Amino acid sequence: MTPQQATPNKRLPETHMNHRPKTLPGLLTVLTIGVLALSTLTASARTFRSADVHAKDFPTNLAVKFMGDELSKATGGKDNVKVFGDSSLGSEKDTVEQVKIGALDMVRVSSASFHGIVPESVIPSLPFLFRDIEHFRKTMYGPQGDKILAAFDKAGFIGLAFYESGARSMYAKKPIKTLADIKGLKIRVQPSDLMVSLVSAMGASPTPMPYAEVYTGLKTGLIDAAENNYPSYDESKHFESAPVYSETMHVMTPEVLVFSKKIWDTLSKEEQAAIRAAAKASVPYYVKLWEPKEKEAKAAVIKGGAKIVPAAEIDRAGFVAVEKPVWEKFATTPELKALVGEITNAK
Ligand code: GTR
Repeated sequence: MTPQQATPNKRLPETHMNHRPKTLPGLLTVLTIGVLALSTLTASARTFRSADVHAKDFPTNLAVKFMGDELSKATGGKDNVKVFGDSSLGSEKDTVEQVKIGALDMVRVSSASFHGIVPESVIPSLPFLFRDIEHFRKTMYGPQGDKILAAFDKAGFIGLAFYESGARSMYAKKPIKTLADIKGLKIRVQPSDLMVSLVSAMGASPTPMPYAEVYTGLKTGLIDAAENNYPSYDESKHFESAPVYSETMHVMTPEVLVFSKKIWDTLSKEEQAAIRAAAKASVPYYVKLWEPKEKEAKAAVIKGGAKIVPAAEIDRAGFVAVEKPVWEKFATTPELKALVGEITNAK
């Protein structure tokens, strides 16, 4: 189904069919009104398609489904959202490209997928940027997050919402506590120059690869390690081949929900406002799902045989020290530097 395809509306013709006009002009009027109303509806009633790499019951997908329900309520059932999970429409890179050309309405991806497209999107992925989740929420659900979302516009996307993703940590066959432990390891990263630089700065060898390929990559030994949050580590079953999860917590890249600007520009102002409001409403809903999910996932991986190296045992200062040049490499313009300052200074 293409985004332009309409959902037939059954209520409309009925209203007019029940009415029996006696004169020809009367009949013509009724027919004209009917045709006009129907064409308006067929041009605007839509089910927006949204892609995701996670399974249907993952918090990102549940949040986008919630957003669709809110949108449906706000538009009297006219607009809705259908989620396509499990990378069924392709990798994050593929689906972002589809959204760009208007072949897909929406996508929920890691904001790492926008690092090469929206310069502002690299800022929340600077290594060791956020002090903790409260710092993240204050800024990314606040004015700095809004600024970054607004920057998607000039790249042909509508940034609707950020969702937290906790912290990403390294996992391998062995503990990674220090720079010496990580040196020379082949580590899968999300396809992003910043992630490549982040891992290189640690003295390891980065291998960009889509999420859906990491399981096999670890299993076959193509890569030695990967990095992610607990819910993804659990969902993907990466712990089967990389059973030691070391809480390096090196980055807190947010998830982002974006809409195709090509399609957005065909929508009415009211529809656009309803979509924005529904996306905003999905954020607190998501956070409520995410918090227990992190804890459940941690318990699940331990049950599945994973060993955890707690944050207290990591040489955080050692890792932080080597990442300074990465900040300089990516926060290049005065505007980006100012944004970094705003985030780091937020209390
Ligand atoms: C997850 C994120 C996904 C995907 C994945 C990855 O944390 O939710 O969107 O980016 O990481 O590492 O590819």
